[in-house]
Amino acid sequence: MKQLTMLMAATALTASAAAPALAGGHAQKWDMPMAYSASNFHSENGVKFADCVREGTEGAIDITVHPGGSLFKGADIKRAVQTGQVPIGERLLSGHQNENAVFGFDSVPFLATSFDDSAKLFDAAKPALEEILNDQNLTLIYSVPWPPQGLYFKKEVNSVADMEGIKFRSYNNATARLAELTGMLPVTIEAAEISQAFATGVAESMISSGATGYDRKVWESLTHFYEVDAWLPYNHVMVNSDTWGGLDDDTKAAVMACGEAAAAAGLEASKAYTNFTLNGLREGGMTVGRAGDQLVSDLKEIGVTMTAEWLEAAGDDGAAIVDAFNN
Ligand code: PCA
Repeated sequence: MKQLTMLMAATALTASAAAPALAGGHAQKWDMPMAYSASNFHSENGVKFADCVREGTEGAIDITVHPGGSLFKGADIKRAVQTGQVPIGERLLSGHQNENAVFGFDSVPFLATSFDDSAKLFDAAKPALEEILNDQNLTLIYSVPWPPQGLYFKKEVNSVADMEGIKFRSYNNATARLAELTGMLPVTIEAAEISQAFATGVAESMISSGATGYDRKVWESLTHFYEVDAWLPYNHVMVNSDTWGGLDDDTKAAVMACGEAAAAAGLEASKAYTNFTLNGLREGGMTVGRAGDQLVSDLKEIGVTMTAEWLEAAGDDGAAIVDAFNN
């Protein structure tokens, strides 16, 4: 399996290096790694985006989506696109908050807790985000939020004190920090690997959307999902800027138009997937509902600490994002 992945990665490398710089003459074949399961709405949306691009560029760009971390794991996708190992890919940028705190704009607890607010926050962050990405040889094509983040456990939890010592699966800096501040033990695990991590007891808890719990059938190991709407993190589809610079204007416009359509369709799918997947967790046997008052107020206190830490780390950019969001 590992060998297959490496072989595929090597093939992708050759294909993109050999592709002509200009769309027009020959079709470019673009491999697009995505980290989440094929049936997840982000991945299905990615396939529709690929279809749109194929049609919109009259076959000049032919994108093949590789979901589930099959080509590159989530954590490796950004670098793969930056360095041109693949021309395009999707990544949860808050996973790279250690490179630049701005990447974590969407994981500040209780800053934006609804789809509407998260859209406002994204608009506020977009200029700074794009500038940072451009400096890293990346061109942003479209971004789609996950549903609101809630807490998963294998027991009833009514306060932060109840979380003491629990092994907690994290997916970015904010989730790891949340674990520390709640007395839990963070362990970083990709979404593609969480079913196994919960089954073997490597992790016993996480913060995520109903969507990811549903995709990974976590009811096989976990029992409770508490809706806390802590934040709505974004996945971002990015193209290597050298590849992008080699495209003619019509091709760029066609890809961007498909990106706009994908952002809108992805947002609607995320909204629809929210209740659908919470019901799916219930059908799987889990107890699903709002967190109790004590748990919420404990978490809000931790949110205040984490917001201050993020503002400190993100400096002027962070302050400008929060100001623009509040106006
Ligand atoms: N699912 C992803 C990121 C946020 C979400 O809802 C995950 O758990 O890895």
